[in-house]
Amino acid sequence: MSASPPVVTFVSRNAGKVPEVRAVLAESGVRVHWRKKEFVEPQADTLEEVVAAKLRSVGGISGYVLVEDSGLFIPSLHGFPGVYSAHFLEVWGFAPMLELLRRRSRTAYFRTVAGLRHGGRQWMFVGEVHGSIARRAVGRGGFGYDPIFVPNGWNRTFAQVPASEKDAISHRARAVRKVGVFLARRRA
Ligand code: ITT
Repeated sequence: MSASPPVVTFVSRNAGKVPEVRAVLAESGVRVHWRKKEFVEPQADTLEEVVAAKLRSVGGISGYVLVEDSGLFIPSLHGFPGVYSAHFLEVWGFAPMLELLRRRSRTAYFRTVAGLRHGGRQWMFVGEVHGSIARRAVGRGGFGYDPIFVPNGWNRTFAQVPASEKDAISHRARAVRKVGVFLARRRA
C-alpha cells in the first residue's frame, strides 16, 4: 500500500480549469496546488499525444502531478477544432464556427484526457460530454467554448449554469473524478 497523497500539483496555464479540478478532486479528499505554466504544445493528432508531451515536461516536479488536455470535437467538421481548440478560439473566436454550422449538424462533444504522473509512473484518464453547439453564444460563466455548448438533455449552455452543474457532468469532471477515485484507492 502506498502513502497518502493529499496534494496533487496541477500544471496548466488555464486559470479556468483550476476551480473545476479543485472541486472535483475535493470529492475524493485530494487537495490541489496550481502551478501556472505555459506548455510548448507539440503538433499532435490526438489529446493523448499532447498529454504524453505535457507529462514528459513536468518530470522535475515531485509528488503527484496532474496535467490535462481538452478539446471540442464537431463530427460534421471532421472533428475540428479538436486538438486545435485553444488556438482556433484565440485566433478566430466563435463566429466562423457558428457560420460553418448554419447548414451542418450541430452535434459536438468535449473530450478531456487527464494525465497523472508520480515519479517514473504515469496514468491517463478520459472523460467526455456530448451535446450540441448553440446558435449564438449565451452566458457569462465558465470559459472557452462554454457559451456555445449545450449538453444533451439541457436547454442551457455550460456558461449559463452554476459551476457545480457543469462539474456534475463535464468532460473535465468525468476525467478528473477518475483521477480522484484512483488516488483514493491507492491510499486505502
Ligand atoms: P493548458 O495549459 O492546460 O494546456 P489550455 O487553455 O491550453 O491550458 P487545452 O489545450 O486543454 O488548454 O484546451 C483547449 C481549449 O479548449 C481551451 O483553451 C478552451 O478554449 C477549450 N476548452 C477546454 N476545456 C473547456 C471547457 O471545459 N469549456 C469550454 N472550453 C474548453
